[in-house]
Amino acid sequence: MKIRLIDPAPKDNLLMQTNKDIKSYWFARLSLTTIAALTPPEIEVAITDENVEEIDFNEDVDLVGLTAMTMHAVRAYEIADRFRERHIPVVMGGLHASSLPEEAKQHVDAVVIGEAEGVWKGLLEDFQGGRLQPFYRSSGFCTLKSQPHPRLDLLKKEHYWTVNCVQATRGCPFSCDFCSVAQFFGDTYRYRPVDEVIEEVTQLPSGGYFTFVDDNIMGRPAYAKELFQKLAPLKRIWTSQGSLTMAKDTELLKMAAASGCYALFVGIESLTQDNLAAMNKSINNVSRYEDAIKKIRDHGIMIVGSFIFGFDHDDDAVFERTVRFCEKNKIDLPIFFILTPVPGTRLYKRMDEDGRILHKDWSRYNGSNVVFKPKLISEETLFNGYSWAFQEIYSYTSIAKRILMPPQKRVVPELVSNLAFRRMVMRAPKGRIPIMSRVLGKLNTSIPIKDKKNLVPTFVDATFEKSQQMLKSAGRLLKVKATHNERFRTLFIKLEGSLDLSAAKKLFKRLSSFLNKGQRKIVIDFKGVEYLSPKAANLLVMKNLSRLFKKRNQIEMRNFSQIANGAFTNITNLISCEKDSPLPREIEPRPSQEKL
Ligand code: B12
Ligand code: SF4
Repeated sequence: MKIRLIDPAPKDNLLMQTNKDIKSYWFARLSLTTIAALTPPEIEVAITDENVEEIDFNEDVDLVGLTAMTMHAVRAYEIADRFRERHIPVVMGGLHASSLPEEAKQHVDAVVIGEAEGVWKGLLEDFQGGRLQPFYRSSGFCTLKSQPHPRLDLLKKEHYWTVNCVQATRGCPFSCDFCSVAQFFGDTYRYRPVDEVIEEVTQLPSGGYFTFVDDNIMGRPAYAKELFQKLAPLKRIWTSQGSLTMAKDTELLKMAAASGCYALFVGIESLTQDNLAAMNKSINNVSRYEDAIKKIRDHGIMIVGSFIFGFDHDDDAVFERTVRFCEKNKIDLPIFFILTPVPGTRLYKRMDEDGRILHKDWSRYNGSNVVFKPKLISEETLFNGYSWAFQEIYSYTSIAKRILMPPQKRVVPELVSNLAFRRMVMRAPKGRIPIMSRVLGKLNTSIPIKDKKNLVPTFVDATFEKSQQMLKSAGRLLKVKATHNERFRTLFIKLEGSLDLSAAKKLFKRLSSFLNKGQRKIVIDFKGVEYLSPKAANLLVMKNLSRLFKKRNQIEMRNFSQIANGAFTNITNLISCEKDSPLPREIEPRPSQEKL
């Protein structure tokens, strides 16, 4: 009996890897090499990875086994249909078939749902006995102890950067809404006995790199440390994936580096904490990003930093902001994706229920197409901005900023991998940055306060002593947080901190440049303004603001009367507490307009 296992490759992927790309940075997944290893030795088994070789549809085989991520499903079904035309039975497993088994079943004879370890042998027995079942569902999750080593010998190693792949753990201790791993592995995180992993690594051909295809190699620090300690004497160089949480543990990083960790794919995902919270990825703390990235890089570990565009709080500014962040923090190899709600994930369920899924053409669920309705920006802006960001980050200027200025420790390999990525991203259609991006970039910087002594607290707690204390703690900045909703052509601005006359004027200046771009509505929320100068209040209500906005635009000032009244009450209280108040008296008529 002969089985042909096939890893499909869609033909119209935007960032389709060429053979040269595959040779530069690509390795095969362990899916089919694992199935091959689980196959009893008396059965002949072979693998075709369509990414690197053609499928022989005329081959004389008894059974075909297909794997597929979601983006490969359409191609996998085509392949299945062709073999089945010749009455060759087809079995399919992997993430997509496990998420949508009924769909897969329309094209194949049997679907394996979940891990193959517990069901593959039984399936083969059923097949040989002529009683193949339509569905095989693995019950629970297999032990990773004493599993056979993947059959790497069945891959055509000359086509890949490396075929040396090992898996030490399965699953991830975290559970992000957009990630298939958490769902597929049922929020489990399992690991193999360290000695078995070490034995497998020892058996890999010597020299060159190897990859741990784990989703989070340092998910459990104690396990990772034991692994790294035993790995170090082997003097191998390896890459894998990890979460930023690793930066909390200096010993872990040291041990990883000492064991040969060369590069890690790290899901940084977003520079907006609200996005991370909405995706259940609060393990990433934006305010600690810079330190964490520096710490990992200082240990000599290269960061392949992954960012996703299209989250619900992403507006036109996200693309340029992310590119500049990567440059500033010298992300060695940035990777950008468009948010993709793949079936089986919580994100998919949510978006499907909300009617936000645009289509179910799985071949475009590859992270470089827009398949859902973004909240703040249009589909077009998301796609163009993503392409722009990818092309910008692999422009020669950006590569130089990240790698040559100053020269990084591993200049040569970093340049080589950046140029390989450049080749790939430049094949995509030319991207465009949205016109609002720069305006938002400028709007979103804090404004310094010049006139601190005239600030009045906006929250009422006005015994004279308390007000004096409050005054001392007035901040020196007006923080401006602007978000643009392209769909509603509305700019939302949240103000926080202190607001004096000069800051109010500066804010107007910035807003004028926004208005020149022809927008219609601005909503300014003053709720976070803790200190206000009466002159600023006066300006906001009486003067420029109405002139500036009334003509062409609608402006809504949220919570303004609340903070102005608070300030006014405080001033009144202070005057009644002490006649010779040290506070300057420049009280203007009480502002009362909410909307202009
Ligand atoms: C290594 C890896 C890669 C590598 C290699 C990819 C390649 N050659 O195709 C790289 C880094 C290049 C990569 C790229 C991408 N990847 Co990737 N990748 C992985 C990773 C981390 C490990 C895969 C692996 O080796 N697993 C180990 C094997 C043993 O597990 P397994 O595949 O699940 O197989 C088991 C079962 O599923 C089942 N099974 C699987 N196939 C079959 C077939 C049969 C016949 C049977 C019976 C059983 C069976 O049995 C196996 C043993 O239990 C997985 C995460 C993961 N944990 O799987 C993501 C993952 C598969 N990748 C993912 C994605 C999205 C991508 C990209 C699309 C990202 C992007 N937008 O560019 C690209 C696409 C690349 C492409 N092929 O064109 C997603 C897929 C989500 C989905 N539902 O489709 C995953 C799950 C990551 C995630 N966090 O969500 N990837
Ligand atoms: S940390 Fe990474 S691997 Fe783990 S659940 Fe989140 S996205 Fe998936």
